[in-house]
Amino acid sequence: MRAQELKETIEEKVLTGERLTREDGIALFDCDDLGFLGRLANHVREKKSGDYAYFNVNRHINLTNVCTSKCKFCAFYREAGAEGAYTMTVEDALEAALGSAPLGITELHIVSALHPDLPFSYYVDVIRELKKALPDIHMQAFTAVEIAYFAKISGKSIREVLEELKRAGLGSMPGGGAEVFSSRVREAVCSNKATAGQWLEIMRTAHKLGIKSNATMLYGHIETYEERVDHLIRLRELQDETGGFQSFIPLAFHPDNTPLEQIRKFERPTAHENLKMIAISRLMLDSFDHIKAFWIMLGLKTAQLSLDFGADDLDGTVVQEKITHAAGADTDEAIERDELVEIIKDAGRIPVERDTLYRVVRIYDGAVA
Ligand code: V47
Repeated sequence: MRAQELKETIEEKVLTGERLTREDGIALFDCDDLGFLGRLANHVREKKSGDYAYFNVNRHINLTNVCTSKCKFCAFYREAGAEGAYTMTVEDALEAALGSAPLGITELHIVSALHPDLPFSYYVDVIRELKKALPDIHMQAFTAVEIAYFAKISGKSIREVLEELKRAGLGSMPGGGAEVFSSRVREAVCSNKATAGQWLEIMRTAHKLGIKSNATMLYGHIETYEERVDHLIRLRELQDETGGFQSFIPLAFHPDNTPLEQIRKFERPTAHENLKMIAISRLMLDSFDHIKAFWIMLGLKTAQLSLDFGADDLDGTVVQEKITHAAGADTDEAIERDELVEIIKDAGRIPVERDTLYRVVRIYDGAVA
């Protein structure tokens, strides 16, 4: 089919709500008509979220950077004992969380690493103590990759690990660690951690236990367009089955200080590529309610623009971000609630502060925020 005909066919499908195929997804990545992609994605976004654009007031905590996984896209990890290696005690985590509580955070986003020595009980203690001290704050913690590792070091099943964390106060799981599901890519860049099949199976188990999660894809390194589409389709299929994913966050690869930078000089994805990725995510993931533009990785200006390209969420105030900043991010590590509100209003949307489960905390539809 000629390019123009293909575009018309895809447009027709989107306007009538028909699901896009793998071939459609690949054709969209091959299409450089960003205006076309944005218009279609915005149509879908508008049907799902209307004039609302969401954000939350949260704080990220990375418990340790000591990691045995040694992913080639990661600039954050350190060997045990190396310069810059750190591990927070339960008290350190508590202090960080309590320090942010006066900002009105509703969520702690807690991610760790595959630490060679910490026992599973440490992670349970962190969640239990944080929840005890801050019972009203939602604990969004541990990627599926970490859950797989906890099962390995504790000898427990995935289900037992998740149940124990849930009893301690775990509310939901972040979407990290998915990278790209292709076994070719995983073998090349992250062979020492959970496989794609394990990542998906852990999310399936979590969703069955009533633990919602997010999903991500790390793009802009060695993956092909076909591999990106396959990743999105595998997520879409699991979402059809469980309905447990709350949002999808495409993560733009930052190459600085990573082993991949040494192998080949990667540039960060351009604004064009980032907006295209957001738009195609919105179009392919018809069973997902929300597409998040993580401003930390995109930069505030592209994140704001992405609200016209299919995104309906800008993530949150974050406060401290280490993973992307280790890899050369030039954004701030934190943003004030008022600035997120202004950015969303300036884009012509109604800012909605949400909690982790997308319950409305406040709608900023008046003249004064
Ligand atoms: O799992 C690692 C990625 C993830 C780099 O669930 C990198 O709401 C870019 O998952 N360049 C952690 N990305 C961040 C994450 C996340 C962020 C915001 C919101 C949510 C959510 C989840 O960052 C890792 C990995 O996929 N990552 N290194 C890098 N150099």
